[in-house]
Amino acid sequence: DDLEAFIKGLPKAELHVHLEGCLTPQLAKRLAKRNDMPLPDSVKKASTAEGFAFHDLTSFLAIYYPAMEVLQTAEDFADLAMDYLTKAHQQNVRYVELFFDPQAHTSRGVPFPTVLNGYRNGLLKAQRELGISASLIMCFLRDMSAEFAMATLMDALPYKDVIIGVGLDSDERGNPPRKFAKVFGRARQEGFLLTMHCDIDQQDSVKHIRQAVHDIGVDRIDHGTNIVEDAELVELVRQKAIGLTCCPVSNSVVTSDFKGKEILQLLRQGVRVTLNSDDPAYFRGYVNENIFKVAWETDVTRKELVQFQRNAFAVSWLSSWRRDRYL
Ligand code: ES4
Ligand code: ZN
Repeated sequence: DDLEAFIKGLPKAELHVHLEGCLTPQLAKRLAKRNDMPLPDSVKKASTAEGFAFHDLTSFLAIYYPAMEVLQTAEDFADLAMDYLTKAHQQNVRYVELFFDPQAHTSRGVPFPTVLNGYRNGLLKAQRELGISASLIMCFLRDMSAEFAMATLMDALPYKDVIIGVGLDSDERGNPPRKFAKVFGRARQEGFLLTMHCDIDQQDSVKHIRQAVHDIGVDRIDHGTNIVEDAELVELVRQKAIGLTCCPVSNSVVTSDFKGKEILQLLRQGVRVTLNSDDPAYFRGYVNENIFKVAWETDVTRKELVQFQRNAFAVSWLSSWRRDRYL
C-alpha cells in the first residue's frame, strides 16, 4: 500500500550487514561450479528456492561458516559484494558500511590480500556502475584468540583506503569486549573507528555494553538494545550519541522476539537507533523488509521512520573517516 511505497522511497543508509551473510544459495551454487568444487553439504541440505532454512543461532552458524568454502578467488569476493550492493541499490540504499570476517577465510587458507582485493574491486564496481557508496568494517571473530585478532589487524594496515573501522562478531558467550582491549586500542591508534556486537539477550549483555563504552570507547554498538534494562546506560549512550545498529528480522530468528518495542522506546528517548539487515541471505530480509516489520508490527509513525534514516546517516562514519589522510 501507500506506507510500503513510502518506505521503499526513503533514501537509506545501512550500517549492519555482514558480506558473508549476503551469500545466497544461488550465488553459492554458481561459485562452486566456477571453482570446480562440490557444493558444501550444509548448502545442499539447508537451501531452498527462497533462501537458507534454519531456526536459531546454532543452526545458522552451522551453515554460515561451511558455506563460505565456495569463496576462493578475488573474483568470488568481488561478485559477492556486487551481488549484495545491486540488491541494496534496488532498495534505494545510498550508503553502506559492510562487515566482513577475514579470519573465516585466512583460517581455511585464503590469503588476506585475495579477500581484500576482491571486496575492494566489488565496491569500486558498484560505485562506478550503480552510484552506491560503500566502505568496509573488519570484524574479529571473538571466539578466536586476541593474538589472532592482533595479527589480522596488522594484515589490514595496507588497506586503510577501504577499511574504515573494526568490529567484533561471532559467538559472544564467554568472549567479553575486554578480551580484545589491546587490539581495539591499537586499532584506534591506527585511525580505525570502533564498533562491537553486543547481541540480543546474551548472558551479561548490560555488563558487556558497559565494557564496550567505558573500557573500549566504541563509536557505535551493533544490536545493543539490552541497554533498555539500565536507565543510566541509556542516558550515557544518548549523551555520547553512540549509534545502535538494530536488526529486527535477525532478532526474530535468533531470539523469537524482534524487539520492536525496545527499539521504538529507545528512538523515543532520543537514542540514535538504526534499522539494518544483519545476514540478509540467511534471515530472508534486506533493509526494506526490516523496516516493514517495524511498520506492520508497532505503532511507529512516518516521521519516526524518517528519523531512523536520519540517525543512520548521522552515526555513519561518512564524515568522521578522513580518507584523505591515507591517500
Ligand atoms: C552473526 Cl547473527 C550473528 N551472530 C554472531 N555473529 C555473526 N556474524 C554474522 N552474523
Ligand atoms: Zn551482526
